[in-house]
Amino acid sequence: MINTVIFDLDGVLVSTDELHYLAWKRLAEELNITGFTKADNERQRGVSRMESLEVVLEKSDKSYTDDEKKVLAEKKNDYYKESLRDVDESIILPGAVETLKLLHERGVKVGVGSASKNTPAILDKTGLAGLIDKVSCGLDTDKSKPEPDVFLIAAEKLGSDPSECLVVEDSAAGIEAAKRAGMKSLGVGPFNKTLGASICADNLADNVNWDRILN
Ligand code: B16
Ligand code: MG
Repeated sequence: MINTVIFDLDGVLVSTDELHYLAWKRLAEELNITGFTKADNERQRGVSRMESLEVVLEKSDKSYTDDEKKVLAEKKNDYYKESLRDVDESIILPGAVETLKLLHERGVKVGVGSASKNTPAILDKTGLAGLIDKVSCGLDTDKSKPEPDVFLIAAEKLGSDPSECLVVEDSAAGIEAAKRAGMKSLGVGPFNKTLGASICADNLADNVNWDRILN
């Protein structure tokens, strides 16, 4: 029986995926990398900052040392944080608040499992922090999705067995991480049907049958 739901953050609870895209695009343009597209950005969904940088640098003629890559990743994060400065509850995705409230009413434990090291700041700025029991994010582990660690840490913090957990994700890497963690999954977002999740929905407002999922 599912008694715990662990939500990915970017692309599931909030629309920061677009802000990540714009920050990477700005960096790509500065590096004279042309043709960094939305399709490239889709491959950055759910994967770590350093892995996301590699997707951008694939299109570069120049090669960069590890130290230079760290500087570039920091630069992108500065751009991203700049765009987060004024965010508020308006970036919360449809159905997210209602879903979190419904789960709380039913006594379901609610966690966040995100690759993003900016997770605590985003949860605070959007006011979602008050609706989440425990957070596991890129600050808790260096192993990024599809490794299962971020979800296993969330389950441990919540005191739940993986078999009792459902992960809600918008990325293929995240769904694979849920599988490796031994958890069921609900895929949402533009590619929900192709992610390999046990259940699919366009978004959290899309008539997700929680009665059925929880029983
Ligand atoms: P940061 P999620 C992921 O968040 C994003 O989808 C991914 O694009 C980003 O590279 C990653 O977080 C790291 O984020 O640079 O803020 O630490 O989808 O796992 O909530
Ligand atoms: Mg995501």
